[in-house]
Amino acid sequence: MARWAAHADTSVGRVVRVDRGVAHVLTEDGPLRAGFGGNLLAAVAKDATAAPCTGDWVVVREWPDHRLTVEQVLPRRTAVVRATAGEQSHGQVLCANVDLAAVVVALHPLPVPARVDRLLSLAWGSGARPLVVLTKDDVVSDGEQVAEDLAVELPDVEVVRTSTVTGLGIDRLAALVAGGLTLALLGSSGHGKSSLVNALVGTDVLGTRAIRDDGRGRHTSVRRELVVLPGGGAVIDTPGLRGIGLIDEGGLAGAFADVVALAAGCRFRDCTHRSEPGCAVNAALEDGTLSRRRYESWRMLLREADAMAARKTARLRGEQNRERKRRMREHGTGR
Ligand SMILES: Nc1nc2c(ncn2[C@@H]2O[C@H](COP(=O)(O)OP(=O)(O)OP(=O)(O)O)[C@@H](O)[C@H]2O)c(=O)[nH]1
Ligand SMILES: [Mg+2]
Ligand SMILES: [Zn+2]
Repeated sequence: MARWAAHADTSVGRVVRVDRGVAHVLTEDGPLRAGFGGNLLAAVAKDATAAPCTGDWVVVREWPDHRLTVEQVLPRRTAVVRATAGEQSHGQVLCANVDLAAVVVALHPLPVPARVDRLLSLAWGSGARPLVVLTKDDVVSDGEQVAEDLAVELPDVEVVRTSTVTGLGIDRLAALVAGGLTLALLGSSGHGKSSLVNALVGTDVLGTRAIRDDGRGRHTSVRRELVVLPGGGAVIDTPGLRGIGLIDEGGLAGAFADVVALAAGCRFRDCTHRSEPGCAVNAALEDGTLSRRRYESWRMLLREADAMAARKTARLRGEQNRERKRRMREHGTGR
């Protein structure tokens, strides 16, 4: 009976935003705000990725004094995780349980393909379906051509051209999530992510701002935020991503599945795809199946992923050494 009563005090909801240790959660009974429960805090102290993040499904408990706490984060179906170069060895979870991960890139100034590749690696790594959303179509005249060129280079990824001024492509995005799916918007600052959310909702629910003329404008959005759409589904806005630390090997393999498939055909298993005999990647470069641009982009990101993996190994080794020394000290003093 007591057990049943305890369960009656809990509910499940979805995190729309986390703000200084307070989770804003949408439940069947409406929105609520909850702190982190004791067990959750202990888990977060060990591993920051255990903290609730936007898009998470969580169990919230109401205490006799009406305090609300998040007791549990339900297992994540997908997660957009940014590899970090810093102290955290687990990376940073940007958002969770998304079905579609959109790389948002403005058509003006002209998209930088290497940047798209980088963001797509992040999107692929999430486990969600990646998508490229080109924005600001109204300010260019060759949007269709740019989209076509991208689509040829990225056969596995849908490319959607949009404009929040003319409304182009907004219905397509709405249709993609209409069945109750969640779309995450990822990309650099000023490329129009929050504007897309506003266009999808139909009113200005999020702040947007022009980039400063020197191109170094502060990021407008500072929080990751889930917004439920009137036509069904949800969209997650994220603050502009700076370049660093996006790459992990899994995501890279997804974004460059064609190159990975080629590499499997190289004569040597440890082929570096530079000038080895029997290199299938180089053969594809020569016969034009693989573009030089894409090859360069892949190699650059691969180097970064390798460096990231090496740093992670070093960090883990450092942690193990510290732990061993700590144990030795404890036992060494005999107290
Ligand atoms: N002409 C035109 N301008 C747009 C479009 N979409 C966004 N903008 C403008 O681009 C600027 C940046 O848009 P935001 O939506 O704030 O960009 P963001 O990606 O959310 O930026 P951060 O929050 O800093 O990451 C704003 O001045 C918008 O009005 C579009 O389709 N056409
Ligand atoms: Mg924004
Ligand atoms: Zn090779």
